[in-house]
Amino acid sequence: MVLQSNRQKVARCLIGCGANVGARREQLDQAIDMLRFMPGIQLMHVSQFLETRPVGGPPGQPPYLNAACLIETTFEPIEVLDMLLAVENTLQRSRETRWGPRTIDLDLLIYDDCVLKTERLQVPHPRMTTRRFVLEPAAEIAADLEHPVSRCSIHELLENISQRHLHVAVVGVPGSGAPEIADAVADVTLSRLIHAPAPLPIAGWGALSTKQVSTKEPTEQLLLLSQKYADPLLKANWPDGPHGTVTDYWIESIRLAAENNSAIDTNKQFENAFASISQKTVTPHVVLLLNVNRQTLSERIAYRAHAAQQSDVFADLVAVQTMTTSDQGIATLLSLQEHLIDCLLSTQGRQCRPKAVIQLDSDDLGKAALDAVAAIEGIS
Ligand code: A4P
Ligand code: MG
Repeated sequence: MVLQSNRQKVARCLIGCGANVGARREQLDQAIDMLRFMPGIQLMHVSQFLETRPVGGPPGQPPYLNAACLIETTFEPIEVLDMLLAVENTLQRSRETRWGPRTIDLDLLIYDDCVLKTERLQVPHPRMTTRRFVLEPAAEIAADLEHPVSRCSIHELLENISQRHLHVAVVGVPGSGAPEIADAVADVTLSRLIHAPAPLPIAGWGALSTKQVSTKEPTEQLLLLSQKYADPLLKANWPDGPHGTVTDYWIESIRLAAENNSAIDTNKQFENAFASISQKTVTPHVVLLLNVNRQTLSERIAYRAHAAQQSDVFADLVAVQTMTTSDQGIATLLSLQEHLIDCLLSTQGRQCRPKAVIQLDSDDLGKAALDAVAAIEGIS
C-alpha cells in the first residue's frame, strides 16, 4: 500500500472500528497495528474493545466488538478513507449486504473540523451521533473532541443519548412521511407518540384557520398554533419513564415555515412571543430529518387528491391542497425543506438546536422506516 501525502498541516481524526465475524479481537488488533505503522499517521490513542449488539442489517448477526482510535495525519480526508479501505481489504473484508456481518469495518468519524459530503465520503460520519457503539469508545479517548456540525463534544453527544426520557422528533415537510415514520419508531421503541395537532402552515395565512374566514392576524394564529405544539412538550411536565416520546414535528418548524412564507410578517414582536413559548419546551434530543425529492412530492400530492376520503396516509398534505396549483405547492414544500435542513445542519451553534440530527431519504417510506428504527436502536 503506497500512500503519500503532500499536505503539511496535521489533522486530528477519530476512527471507528468494528468486527463481528471471525477472530474479532485479532482482526481489530491487526487493523490498529497497520494504522500504527503507516507512514503519514501517528496513532495517538486506542480505546478498549467493547462488545455491542448489532444495529441494523440482516437479523441474527453475531455481536460486534467495537473500538475507536484517535490519529494525527497529514493525509487529506479522501486519502484517509483510501487508507482505511486498504486496511479493510488486507483483512479480507467482503461487502455483500448493507450493514451485513464483517471481519473489519473502519469508519472515518471526524476529520478535524471538516464537513464534507461527496459520493465516496461523508464527514463527520452521518450516523455517529446516535450510536452508543461509536460514542462510548470514542468518549474514552477523545471526550472533548468537537463534532463539527453539532458543535458538541463527544462527551456531550453521549450524555445527550443517555437521557432517561428521550425526545425523538421526526421532522419533515408535509408529504415527507413524518407521521408515518414516527408511528414506526414509536411502535418499535414502545414510546409515547404525539402527532402534530395541525399541519404546518405552509400555504397562505388563511390555511392556518379551520374556518374559512378568520378574524385573527396570521401571526396571532401562528402563536396559538405554537402553543398547541408546545403543550405536550413542556419542560415542567416532562415525564420520567424510560420509554421516551416520539413526535412527528419540531416546534421550531413553525417559525421556519413562517419565515419562509411571504404572506406572514415575522416581526420582532412575533419572534419574541414565539421564543417565549418555544423555550418552555424540551428540545428534541434526536431529530430524524426527512428529505424527499420533487417527484415523490408530486406523486404524494396526486395520491392525496384521489385517496383523501379513504386513507390517512399523507393527511398532512391537506395544507397544500388549498394552494392554487400543485407546482406552487411543491415549490413551497421544497423551499421549506431546504430551510429546515439549513437550520438543523448549519455548523453555527444555536441554543435550542438539537444535538443529534440524522438525515434520512424518505422517498421510499419502508426503507426510511427501517433506517429510522436503526438510528434509534443505536442509542441503546
Ligand atoms: N463512506 C462514506 N463516508 C464514509 C466515512 N465517513 N467512513 C463510504 C467510511 N466510509 C464512508 O461503507 C460503504 C461506503 O461508505 C464506503 O465505500 C465509503 O466510500 P462500507 O464499509 O463498505 O459498508 P458499511 O459499513 O456496511 O456501510 P455504512 O453505511 O457506512 O455502514 P455504517 O453506517 O458504518 O454501519 N452495529 C454495531 N453494534 N457495531 C457496528 O460497528 N456497524 C454498522 C455499519 C452497522 N451496525 C453496527 C455496526
Ligand atoms: Mg464502513
